[in-house]
Amino acid sequence: MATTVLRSCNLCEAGCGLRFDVEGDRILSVHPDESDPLSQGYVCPKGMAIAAVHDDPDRLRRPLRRRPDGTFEEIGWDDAFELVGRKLRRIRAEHGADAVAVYFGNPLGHSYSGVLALGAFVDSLGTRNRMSASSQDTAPRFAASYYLYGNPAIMPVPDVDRTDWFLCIGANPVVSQGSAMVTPNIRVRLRGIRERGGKILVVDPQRTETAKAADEHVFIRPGGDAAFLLAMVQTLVAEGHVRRDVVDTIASGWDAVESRLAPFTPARTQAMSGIAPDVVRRLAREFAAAERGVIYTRVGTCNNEYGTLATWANDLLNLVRGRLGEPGGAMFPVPALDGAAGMQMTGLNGHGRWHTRVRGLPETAKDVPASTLAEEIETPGPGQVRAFVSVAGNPVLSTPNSRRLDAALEQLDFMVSIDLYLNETTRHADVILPPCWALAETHSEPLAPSMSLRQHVRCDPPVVPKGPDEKADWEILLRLSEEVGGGPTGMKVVDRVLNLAKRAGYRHDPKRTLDMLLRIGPHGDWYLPWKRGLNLKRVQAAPHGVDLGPAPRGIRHRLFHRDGRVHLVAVPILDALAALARDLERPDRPSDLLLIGRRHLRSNNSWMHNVEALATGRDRCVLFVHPADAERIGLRDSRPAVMESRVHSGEVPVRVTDEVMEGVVSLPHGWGHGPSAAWQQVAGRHAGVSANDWTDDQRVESVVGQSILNGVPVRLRPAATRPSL
Ligand SMILES: Nc1nc2c(c(=O)[nH]1)N[C@H]1C(S)=C(S)[C@@H](COP(=O)(O)OP(=O)(O)OC[C@H]3O[C@@H](n4cnc5c(=O)[nH]c(N)nc54)[C@H](O)[C@@H]3O)O[C@H]1N2
Ligand SMILES: Nc1nc2c(c(=O)[nH]1)N[C@H]1C(S)=C(S)[C@@H](COP(=O)(O)OP(=O)(O)OC[C@H]3O[C@@H](n4cnc5c(=O)[nH]c(N)nc54)[C@H](O)[C@@H]3O)O[C@H]1N2
Ligand code: SF4
Ligand SMILES: [Mo]
Repeated sequence: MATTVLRSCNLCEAGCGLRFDVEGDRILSVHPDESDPLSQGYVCPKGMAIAAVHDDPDRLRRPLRRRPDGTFEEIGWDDAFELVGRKLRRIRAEHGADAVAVYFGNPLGHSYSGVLALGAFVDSLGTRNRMSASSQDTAPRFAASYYLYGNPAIMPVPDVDRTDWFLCIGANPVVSQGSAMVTPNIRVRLRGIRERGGKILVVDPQRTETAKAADEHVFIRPGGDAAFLLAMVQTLVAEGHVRRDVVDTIASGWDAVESRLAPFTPARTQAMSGIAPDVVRRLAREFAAAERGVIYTRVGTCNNEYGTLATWANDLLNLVRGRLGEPGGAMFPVPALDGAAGMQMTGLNGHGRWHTRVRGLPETAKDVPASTLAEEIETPGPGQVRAFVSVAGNPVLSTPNSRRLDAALEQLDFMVSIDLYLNETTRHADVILPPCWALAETHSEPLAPSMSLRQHVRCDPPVVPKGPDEKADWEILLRLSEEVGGGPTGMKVVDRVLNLAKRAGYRHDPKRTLDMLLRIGPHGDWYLPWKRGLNLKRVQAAPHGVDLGPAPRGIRHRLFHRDGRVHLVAVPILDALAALARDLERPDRPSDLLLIGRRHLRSNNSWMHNVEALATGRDRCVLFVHPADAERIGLRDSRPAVMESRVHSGEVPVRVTDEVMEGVVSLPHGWGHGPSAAWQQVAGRHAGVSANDWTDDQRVESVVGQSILNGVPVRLRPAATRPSL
């Protein structure tokens, strides 16, 4: 008999409401949930295609072992666990815990049980070589928040629903549906700004879908954000627009910052940002005049040389105009699952406490930059990485200079992947452990609610039953934890007790941990039956989750510094300011074009390209080149060009378009599926090339060692003549 299941989509932060019609383990249809209070019936093409992943015959169902000839054979779960456990234990015993590196990718961040189990596994393993998609995404945001607010998980969320002047920099929410801001159906919200008489501005090297929906679009040179944003602050100072009453009440260190702003005049920053001084001044004045203005930066701003400084400067701008914690400004929600408190408890609240062996790059929230993985595998000596565990990640397509990593993975003594597919990364694994697809598990977003203007919490039932031979990510990770001598928490004493309890019949269930975290969280019932607060039962009883109201005003409630203030002064930030001031004088290299990326509504980083409905249509993996550059170099539309960077030279199809700024070329990441064509039929037919073949692992962001994925110097020339593509 068919049943209906309501559930939020687990593919990205927006968490749109979906309605599934299901019969047994068959998903009959997927619809937008019109009654979802947050997404209100919005669903993107990926959400609509989510059932195709469930049905995909290429999705792995059973563990695989690699044969010496590179082909794979199925093995049983017990044999697989025994083999992985034995190898990891042996390598750790012989070479130390750091000899085992772990990388986890984006999808794990949407699984509460996966995140908890991964933390336990890495802690049980004891390695400092923990890497993730974070160093391609949020590490600069984490570091800026750590220094400003005392905790990486404190994210100011732009109040797009109440603002009347929204400056969006280095983000394309009309496609991404918001990053570090939960904004499903952002188009409607943006329309709301204009209907209120407000203004939307976009600063981006591309005329994006968001730029097209805005009132004004300003081109910026890739990597110019920190210079541009500091010039905005400098203008506010010079023209007397700093709200000293606010700054002195909630922050410390303003005088030290102000005294260092002098070099960042609109005129001196122009070469780096490409934005004319009068435009910077006008934007600063408009922001100062706006009653409810807010400035927002995201991935495009993070993934370049001054990503942390730019993110910090973004918050500084909102601060000096009194916009932090004010309606229409940047809000600080209090989530039911308090990620910031969790970071504090599990030792993630920090930066620079240790550094990588080869290049000395710092950890951020216990993560070291993923761009160090290849060199840590290749470089001999104590601590050399000899085993690698990848979990829900595809670093061979998502991290810089990925051909080097692709080769390095073959040098490992042992590799295991926990993944749904055989792909560019997992093809190197000795063992692949495929989890059941997320739809067969209970779902609750662990991180997104920390970035939602509307505070809410939701826990959805599985859509389809889990097969008898299927295991969830958390079950696999828990078993690996046990194999390396740990347990469900990663805390030695607790795990010892839980492992003893297991003998007496105790079975760990992450739902119990979820219940505990909800109960002791900021909205919890604290196990007091007369309190009306949250527990798992109450959350599960509400099909659309529990609404906890809008994010409160103010900021003090989310400050983790002991003195309850925003700290503007931190050594790494002041160092970055000094370095940028010197860099303003750096001579330009006009012969280089700058490579950046872009996302598409029908793609999800490097995966879901095996879904026919998402992969077909006009070729998307093409290089956008400005007509003036194409003319100068002699490139023609739909013809291939040879693109060359420090690390790679290869062909790429060209589309001539004025949607990119002159001097800038753009290629989406996540393609390059040639190597996995044998295992992913659809993706293999739309293979494309990988943008990260050209990005450089050795040039990193200055504070956290973030990968520089935007603004990569490249040269182009026409490829040898061939028939049109
Ligand atoms: N050049 C360039 N590179 C970029 C970016 C860019 O803008 N430009 N963006 C970066 C960003 S923001 C990110 S987040 C990263 C993403 O990079 P990654 O996180 O490394 O990789 P994804 O492409 O998200 O691939 C996810 C993997 O998880 C698998 N998977 C999917 N669902 C599950 C699941 O439930 N369980 C398990 N175990 N596996 C699952 C998929 O098969 C796939 O192999 O890419 C980064 N790379
Ligand atoms: N459809 C779809 N949605 C997604 C994803 C996806 O792959 N597909 N991925 C999800 C993930 S993992 C993430 S992290 C979010 C990211 O979501 P967003 O943060 O919105 O990021 P992008 O959509 O990559 O937009 C980044 C913008 O930065 C611009 N840019 C590049 N370099 C610079 C620069 O130096 N300065 C400035 N100012 N701009 C620059 C690019 O042109 C691009 O328009 O999206 C999520 N949503
Ligand atoms: S925007 Fe698309 S992928 Fe993201 S949650 Fe909504 S439906 Fe899912
Ligand atoms: Mo991301």
